[in-house]
Amino acid sequence: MGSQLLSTVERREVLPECYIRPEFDRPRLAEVTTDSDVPLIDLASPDKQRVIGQIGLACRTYGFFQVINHGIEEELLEKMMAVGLEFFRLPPEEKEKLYSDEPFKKIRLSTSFNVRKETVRNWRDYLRLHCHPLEEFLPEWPSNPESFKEVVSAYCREVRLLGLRLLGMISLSLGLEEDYIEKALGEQEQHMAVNYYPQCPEPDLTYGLPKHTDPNALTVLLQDPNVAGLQVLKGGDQWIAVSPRRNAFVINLGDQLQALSNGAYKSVWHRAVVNAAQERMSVASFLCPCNSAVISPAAALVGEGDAPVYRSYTYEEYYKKFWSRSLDQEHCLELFRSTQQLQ
Ligand SMILES: O=C(O)CCC(=O)C(=O)O
Repeated sequence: MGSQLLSTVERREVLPECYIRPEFDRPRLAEVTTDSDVPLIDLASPDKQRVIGQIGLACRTYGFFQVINHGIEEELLEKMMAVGLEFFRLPPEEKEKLYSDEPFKKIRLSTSFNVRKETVRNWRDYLRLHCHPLEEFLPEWPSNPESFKEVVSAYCREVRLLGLRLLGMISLSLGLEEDYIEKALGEQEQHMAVNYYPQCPEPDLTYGLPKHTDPNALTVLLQDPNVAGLQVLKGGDQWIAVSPRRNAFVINLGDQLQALSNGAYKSVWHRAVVNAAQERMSVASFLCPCNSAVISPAAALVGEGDAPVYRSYTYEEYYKKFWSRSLDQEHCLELFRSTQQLQ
């Protein structure tokens, strides 16, 4: 089934039919703007209260922000990107061994988003890995390229620490105890998607990934420093391009933080577009509640006499629902709105 991958074929001159979006659902690249106010947070700033305030504002208004001076060596970020690219340049036979379209497989090379559910494909291949606890998954990870396991495991460890540190700050920014979110989410899983978007002959007609929110708690995204492609939705109708910034991470809030904050913080709608000139890569690391964690709005964030915005559910229930759908549907969290009546 490896023939479904994009990265096994040499450069294409024509976009195959199955990737062409209907007229009303195209990226309209000419209407996308750049926004100089995209929140940029310096984690090394000595004024911690100010940083927490900036994080709170970014989560409330945008649902995402970029961080700099995050403490992870630039060299490790470069190695992560380089080994990812090397992986996608392996001969087709090597990649076909890992190909799967089974969404719950813990280590798989796949394409598009969920080919079992989609009517139109996305211009993306991705390597999906479970990463925590590392010792459990590492033996099954690709051992070609040779340095893959070493580089990617070092990267995963560092990103986990950063993610947990950010969750502490997000908790504080909501007026909760620093460890509230970490405790509420249980021993979190960590997944990674190494995304590869080949050069595309007709980028106006398709997506790398269409508009979606992330089903997890927090996403730490490393963008290709040289090629733009990530866009986020601002104010419900304006797509803004997030210019790549060397040695920075983009932090996306996922659906679970929207639920836990009782809707105060936004799980950001975002998408990846492709381009005719260059291939692009990104590495998304997802912190995910443990499957049995019961997600519900923090009691302190539900007004007295108000019903919580979302009902309680286990993360396992949510995750299954998310992957049973295609990305082209309403926000998955809408299916978990509370039906409780106000008193
Ligand atoms: O490639 C990007 O910039 C976005 C990736 C993404 O949204 C994802 O992996 O869920």
